[in-house]
Order: sequence, then structure tokens, then C-alpha cells
Amino acid sequence: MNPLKRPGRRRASVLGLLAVAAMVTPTTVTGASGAERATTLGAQAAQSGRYFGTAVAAGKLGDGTYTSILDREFNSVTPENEMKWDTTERSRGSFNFGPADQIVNRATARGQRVRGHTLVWHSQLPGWVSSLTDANTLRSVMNNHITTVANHYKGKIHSWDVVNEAFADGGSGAHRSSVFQNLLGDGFIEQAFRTARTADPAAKLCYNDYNIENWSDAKTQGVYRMVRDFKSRGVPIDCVGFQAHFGTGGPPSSFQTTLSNFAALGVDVQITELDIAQAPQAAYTGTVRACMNVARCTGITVWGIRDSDSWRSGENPLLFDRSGNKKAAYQSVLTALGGTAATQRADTRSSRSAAALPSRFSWSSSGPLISPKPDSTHNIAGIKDPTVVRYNGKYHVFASTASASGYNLVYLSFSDWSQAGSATHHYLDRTAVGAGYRAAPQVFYYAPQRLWYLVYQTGNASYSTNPDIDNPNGWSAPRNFYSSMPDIIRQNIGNGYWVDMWVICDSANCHLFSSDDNGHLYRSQTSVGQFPGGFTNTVIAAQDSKYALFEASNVYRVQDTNQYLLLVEAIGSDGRRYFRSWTASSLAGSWTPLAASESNPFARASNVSFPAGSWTRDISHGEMIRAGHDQTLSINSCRLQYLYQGLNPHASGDYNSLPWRLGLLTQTNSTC
Ligand code: G2I
Repeated sequence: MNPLKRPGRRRASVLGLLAVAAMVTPTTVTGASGAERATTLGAQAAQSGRYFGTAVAAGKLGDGTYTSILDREFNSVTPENEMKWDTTERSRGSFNFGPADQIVNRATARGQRVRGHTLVWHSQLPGWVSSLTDANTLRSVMNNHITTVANHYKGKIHSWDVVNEAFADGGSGAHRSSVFQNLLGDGFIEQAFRTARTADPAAKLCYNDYNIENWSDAKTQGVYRMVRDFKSRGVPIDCVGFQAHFGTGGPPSSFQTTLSNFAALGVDVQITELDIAQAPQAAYTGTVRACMNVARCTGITVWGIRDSDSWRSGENPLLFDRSGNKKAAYQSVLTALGGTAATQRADTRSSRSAAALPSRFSWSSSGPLISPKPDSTHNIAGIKDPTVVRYNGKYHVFASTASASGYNLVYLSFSDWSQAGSATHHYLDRTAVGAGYRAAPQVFYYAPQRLWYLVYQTGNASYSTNPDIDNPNGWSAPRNFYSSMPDIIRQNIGNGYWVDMWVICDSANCHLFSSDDNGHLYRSQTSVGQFPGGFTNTVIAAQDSKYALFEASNVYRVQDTNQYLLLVEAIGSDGRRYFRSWTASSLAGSWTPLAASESNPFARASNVSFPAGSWTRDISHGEMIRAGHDQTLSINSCRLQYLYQGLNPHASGDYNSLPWRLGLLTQTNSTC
């Protein structure tokens, strides 16, 4: 591939104009968030900012019925047995990650999150550990096990069950007897959490147990006292897992009280292994409602998919029957996940506290999540240049479609990344946006006018507006920001192209950034009141050599700080795309390098891990997942995510026909 060959301004096929898509008006029901009711568990849970997961067995991943339900319904997975000590370290110092890797890599590639289960447990513990008799040996064995396993999965685990089932049943409220308790004493749990935090600072660390759902039980009270003590002394604990293995009666009546009392200690709560004997609808509804009614109940995991997959299969406790059909309880759960207006969780990303940006970054990438969906009039080769907002319980993605005949735009929306691949692609050349050269979109809500803006390049810097982001047919015909190319760009552009327009506003002004593929980043300015008119005073905001400051800039406000973040795409010495980063204290300010070199990049193949396989060496044009959706483009500095375009490294040929796909980076060195 010639990395410098630019998209030509050839006109897109006019065939698109002939295909007036039949308008399909599905009957929809509106859920609590105002969004339509979803039709799968994961998507419905995502509308309130929660996940819905299942236990997964590596041995079943070859079963097509099993995997099709898994991928359709669930956006979180927990390896049922594969991360337990008797699999991961059957003999001392010899680690086996094969079966768990299978589950984790598969999930990560599909945008499903992973719960790690479990680092320290008295059961499924190899004999060589349970027969140790020396405390110092056991302590170093335990720490080494936690460190090695957590390190192996670093950046890939959303929540770890650090310690499982350490409390005794019955009326004592004390720890149960185990080799850990007996040799190391009460402090072993604290030790395990501290070791896990050091090994994977980005993962949430949970204590997980059963029979702690009833508030007045001595066991519940024992765990509660421990969590309260940990929080008061700064022992790192982030969440409590309630297994929820229930009898036919379902949860105890105090379950919601228990969840909220724990949450009030400052931890998230999760339902981690749900199954209910005979799966009564009322019992499932009650369980899901208890979680929905507690803001810090972040998700629910059922302990298996079909009744035949359950450890209690004789009791038919799950949501799918042996043939994989949905049971009545499935419908109850789906409905209960729709919740009521009171059950919406605040956006978890924006509710986290702000931290300063680090000066080095590392990332984990999904596999390709969004690929072209050609239809009879759109023979698309690549999907590129994504822009994304989360609004009303859904991600709304706009992107360029690339083909030999040129560029246009596409829109898709979905509740959760695990659903991205199955979303419908709406081609905007069929709308007033029109056919012809339109590329590199940016979307935001312009709050002062209560209008959505889609900014894109047409040769000029153009935009369309829409009162309803959900309606792809609502976009206006293109209008231009400038009457013609500003003089300063004309004087500096050389043989480059004027591309990648980007708008961001502070409280007084809006700024329009653009690139020239010739080492210059430009910025024009207008007032918030005049926008979208009045962009003047175009200046060079940053410059470097052509490849070092190429194109695809993004500028964001870092929430709760006075910092702005600038990203610009560069072409590395290996010919591959990557991002450099700078910060400034104002949008008009001068930009200070943050992670801005090939050896310390913002995002480059060299600081990205690819658990699902190295499907790209380019980390190219995309954008950050924002904390809000308006023109101030705020991001939360905690656990950054970046939607980008990547490319099969072996692809070659005409630049416009390259098979670009979209993947998601998640920061792995976040400390919050
Ligand atoms: O016991 C139910 C769950 C209670 N909480 C912790 C969970 O980790 C636990 O899960 C179950 C698995 O669902 C079973 O699949 O843990 C059991 C072991 O305690 C698992 O059972 C084991 C059998 O004991 C083994 O004989 C078998 O080789 O499953 C293994 C794999 O099928």
C-alpha cells in the first residue's frame, strides 16, 4: 500500500439515488430511557448502563447453538471453571491459560466484557496447595498465583472475583476454615486484594459469595463488616458479587435492601451466578428488579445458558431450555431489564472521578467490530473515519464508506459493542446528504440550537443538521462553513488535501480544526452565537513535517480539568498510521507534547495488545468515546476508549478499495 495516496475526490456512484429504501416502520415500545425496548438481554441491560452476562465453558464453544445464543444475548462472560486454580496452576509454578484464553480472546474480539473468576478459593484448589503447612510458603504461593494470573489477563478483565466464598455458612459470621484461613489468618483476604490491585490496577476487585443475599443472615453481616472495614482502611475493594443461586422462591425479600446497604459502603454490587430452581418468572423478575432499583448494581450474570449447561441441570434453573429455546423466564428478565424511569444508572464513565491524563498510554484492542455491509447499490470496500456519541442508551456511529467509486457516509446505532456487528447500516447518500464526495464525519449535539450537527468534508468543510439523531433521513442537505478555502490554507497546503474538519466549542467560541496532509493543523474561530456562521481568523494551530502531523485530528475537553487534549494521526517510519497527543489549557492555546513520539505514542500498534489477534498494524482515523454528546466534546480521563479504523496488514492495492474495519481500543494503564 502506498500510505500517502489520498482518497480521490471521485464522485460516488449515482446508483444510490435510484434506490429509495422502503420505509419500514416497526412497532416499537419505548423503555425507561426513552429508547426503544431492545430485543436481547445484553442490549436491554446496556440501555440502563448495565451488562448482562453468562458463565461460559470453553468445552462448549464448538456448539453452534450455544455460541449463537451467547453472542446474541450476552455482553459479558465469566469463565465457569477455566480460571480456577486447579486449571491455571495445577502444579506449582506451572501455569496453563489455554482454556481461559479461548474464552477471553473470543469475548474480547466481540466486545463482550469478562469477569475473572476466581483468584483465591478453597475449592477446586489443587492438592499441592491445600496440603501446604508453612505460612510463609503459602503466602508466597498465593501472591505468586494472583500476580501471575492477574498479570496474564491484565487489561482484559472488567472485574475480578479476587476471593470467593471465604465466609462460613451458619450463624457465626466468621471466615470458613480453609488452608488460607488456617495458615495465614483473617488477613489473607486483605493480602489477596492488595496483591491483585498491584497486578492489575484497572480491574475492579470483587469479593464474591453465596447465601449473602438475605440482609439479616449472619454470613451477610460478616461480609458487610469486612467490606466496611476495608473501605475505612483503604484496602482496595471495588465490588461485591452476590452469587444468587436461589431455590424456587427466588431472592429473599430483603435482597434489594442488602444490595443497597452494600452499595452505600462505596462499592459496586453485581449479581454474579444467578440461577433459580425451575426458573419461575416471578422469582427472576424479583431478582432483576432488585438490581435495577439499585444504581450501583452494575450487572447481572446467569450461571450458564441452557438448562443442560447448568451445574444444577436437574432443576432446570436457567433462561433457555435444552434446545436453546427461550423460556418464559427469559421474557420476564427482558421486561424487568427495561426498568422504569427511576432505574436508569448514571453514565458510569462520566460519574467516575477525573484524573490527570498520564504521559504514557497502553491499550487493548477488540477485533474488528464493524465491517462494511454492501447492498445491491453500495459495493463498499472499507468502513472508515468513525465518529461516535453515546446518547439515549445507544452508541450512534457515523463513518465514511470507501469504494473504488469514491466516498460517502453511513450511520448505525446499537446499545452495546457486542451488538455493533449486527446493526443495520443506513447509507446517507439516500438522504438529503446526497451522493458524491462526503467523508470523515464528526457528530455532536449543538445544545444552544437543540440540533445535531454532522460535520464532514466535501472539498470544503460542510455540515448537515438533524433534530433527531435516531432518524437517518432527518439530515439536511450539505452547507459549507467557508465560502472558499481560507488563504492561509491555500498558501501552505502544497500538494496536500484539505481534510478532516473538527468542531469543538468552549463557553464563548467554536473552533474548527482541519488538516492539509502537509504538516499543518489549522484552526478557525467563531462565536457560540454565530455558529455555524462566521468562521474566520484561520491560523496554523500546530505544524511539523508532513508525515509527523498528517491528518485526522481530534480535540477534546478533559472533564473536570482545565485541559484540552489534541490527537493527530501520523505515519510512522514503518509506514503505519498511529496517533500523537498534546495538551493545552485553552482551545486557542499552544499545544504541549503529551505522548507525542513514535516510541511514546498515544496509540500505535506498539502500545496496543490484540488479545483477539493482531488484525491491524495501523491505528488510524477515529474518535474517543465521549462522556457527553454536546459541542464541548468532553471526555472522562478514566479508562479511555477509542474507536478507530484498522486494516489487514497484508492488504494492498487501490487506496480507496482497502478493507478498513472499525475496532475499539480500551486503555489498560488507567489508574482510576
Ligand atoms: O458450585 C456452583 C458455583 C458456586 N460458586 C462458585 C462457582 O465457581 C461454582 O461453579 C461451579 C461450576 O458451575 C461447576 O461446573 O463450580 C463447580 C465446582 O465447584 C463446577 O463443577 C465442576 C465439577 O466439580 C468437576 O468435577 C468438573 O470437572 O465442573 C468441572 C468441569 O465441568
